[in-house]
Amino acid sequence: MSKQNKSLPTSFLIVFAKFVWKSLWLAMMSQLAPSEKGSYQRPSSQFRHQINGDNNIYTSEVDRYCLYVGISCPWAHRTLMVRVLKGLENVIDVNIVIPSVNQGGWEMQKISENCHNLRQLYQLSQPDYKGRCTVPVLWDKKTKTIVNNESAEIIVILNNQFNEYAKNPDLNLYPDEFKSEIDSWNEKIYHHVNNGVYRCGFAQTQEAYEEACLGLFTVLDEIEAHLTHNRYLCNHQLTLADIRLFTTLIRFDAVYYTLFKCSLRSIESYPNLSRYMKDIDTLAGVKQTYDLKVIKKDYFGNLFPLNPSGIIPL
Ligand SMILES: N[C@@H](CCC(=O)N[C@@H](CS)C(=O)NCC(=O)O)C(=O)O
Repeated sequence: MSKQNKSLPTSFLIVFAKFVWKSLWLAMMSQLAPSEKGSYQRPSSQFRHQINGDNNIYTSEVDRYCLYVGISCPWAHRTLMVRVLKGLENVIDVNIVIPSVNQGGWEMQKISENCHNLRQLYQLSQPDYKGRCTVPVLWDKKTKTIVNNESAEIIVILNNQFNEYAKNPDLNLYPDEFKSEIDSWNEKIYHHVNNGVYRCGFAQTQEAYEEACLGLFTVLDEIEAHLTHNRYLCNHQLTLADIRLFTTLIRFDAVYYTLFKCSLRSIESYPNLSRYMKDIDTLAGVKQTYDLKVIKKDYFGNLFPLNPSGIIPL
């Protein structure tokens, strides 16, 4: 019999292979994406210090702090955007980490603080640290500790605490008059869009996926309607809420639409969201904060349980 004419395996083999694969998949997913009833739960960030806060340990200085970022990561991308928009390139430097294909986690692109990977850096800051080692990290080179590893807080720190050294100190991305509006957009966008795409992609049941996917597109539709009469989320004022939305939108059609099954609509099919995304993308410096080729390579190449072949779509 020629190769092409071989029959399919017996039904027993199919059932057996499905069972083994599904069990392995669930085991891998529980490592990658902790869940409750099949619905992805993002672990909370552990390092939450402030700069110029009450304890007076971390004060704003030039060249004292740096950011550890992965180029594919949307949470890290937020911090790179605020750094560039505020003009802090000569104040806070950046160390790039890259995904470790076989070990999981992040490796240093260049050895830093004598560390080869991000876990070593976390443990330099706190030797008994056992939690997730995520990017972004705002690192203090002076005390060799992590100031903060929560992107939502790091971007507020970068917006507020380095104005005496910033090239654009007058750009306030979190102004008092829009605070409550920004906070309410942030809450909705975090749950349904930023983390919503992960809740689609990391769902372990059909129900959890559908709940996340419908919630995601309900909020995208709402933003699309809002942008009919508004340049940004808060009218003409670019804010942290826009930065937080942008880093998900820019990855959407290239990655989340296919890999995370966020497939009801593409961003390209929303005229206002597309216009809005391009508007932010053309702000000075923004295009240098991300690289779609690296983003696709990292997501499709490293999230093994979602894409076992490792094939990167064209
Ligand atoms: N809450 C964190 C989430 C950051 C996050 O999940 N980063 C991912 C990369 S996109 C990561 O480093 N994951 C590694 C891991 O979970 O072990 C933030 O917003 O700063």
